[in-house]
Amino acid sequence: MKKTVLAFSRVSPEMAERLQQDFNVIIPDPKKGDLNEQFNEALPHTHGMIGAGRKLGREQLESAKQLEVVSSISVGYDNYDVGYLSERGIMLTNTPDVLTESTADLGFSLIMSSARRVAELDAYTKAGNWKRSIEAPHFGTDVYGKTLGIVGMGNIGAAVARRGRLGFNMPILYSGNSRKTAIEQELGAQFRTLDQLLAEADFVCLVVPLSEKTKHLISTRELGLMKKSAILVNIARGPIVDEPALIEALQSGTIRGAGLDVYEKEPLPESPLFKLSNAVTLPHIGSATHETRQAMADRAFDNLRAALLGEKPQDLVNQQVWKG
Ligand code: 8YV
Repeated sequence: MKKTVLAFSRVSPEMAERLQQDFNVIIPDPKKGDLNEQFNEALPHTHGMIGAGRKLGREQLESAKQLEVVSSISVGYDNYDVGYLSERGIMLTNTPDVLTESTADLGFSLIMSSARRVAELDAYTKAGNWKRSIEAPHFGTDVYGKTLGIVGMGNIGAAVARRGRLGFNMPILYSGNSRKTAIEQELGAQFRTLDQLLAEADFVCLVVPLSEKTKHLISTRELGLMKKSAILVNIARGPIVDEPALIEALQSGTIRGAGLDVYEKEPLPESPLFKLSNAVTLPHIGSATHETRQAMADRAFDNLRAALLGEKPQDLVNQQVWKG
């Protein structure tokens, strides 16, 4: 008998068609009524789930007694109660690697756009304000040769560091739970404690996963350690930064600026950040390119299909549940 798959976020028609080759597929449809009701009605019959951007744990999945796998279309898995899923023997898979370069590109675009005030001066031009040569009040700051601090030297952090080192001659500092000797050899990256990195870097790029340990890793104290000329970039998860503290630091000139792709609450229809000319604010688009989202969907599909057909999925987060 065909197993049942529940999509818990939007999936493309192509993905739906591929899933229907092997599985019964339930895709909650707003035209058919309340999405949460459709989701909850499907859970008891569901063997596999695929999607992203929804918290899943005991409260949501208690009724999903037949659930075998949650295939996330994301590299981050902070939305999921991994302990609960593992306790239930439910596999959790993610989509690492395929989004590394796109996310690093976006991270570097935030370094550039916040340093050179691209968004602010684009709006300035389009508002018809460019009536004379640009003078000091509109100058930005250089990126080439400045010091780049990477908080969390994982795959994405290393990709950002390569862009800085190889493309912009930036000395690389990094902090994290462990030394990365390969990156130190490849890029001359130097390990620092977080406090040292914050004090020395001209650009601080946050690329750590969100956990109890990293929640509010950057707050008033840490922002106060940064140079007044420094810029904070966050392409990881919003709650890593104490957002009210960041807003205050930007308003008071504690730091020069911020380039943000993630926020404590998402989506973010309004925020004091939107009134700050020294904050570039993007809507969580780190992996949002046609090519990368297709690659992520393909990877998540392969993980889901493997798990439901009794094979070990490539990107199993909670390895301990595999009984192969
Ligand atoms: C995804 C991300 O776009 O992969 C992740 O962890 O944050 C992004 O690449 C997002 O998770 C999709 O909702």
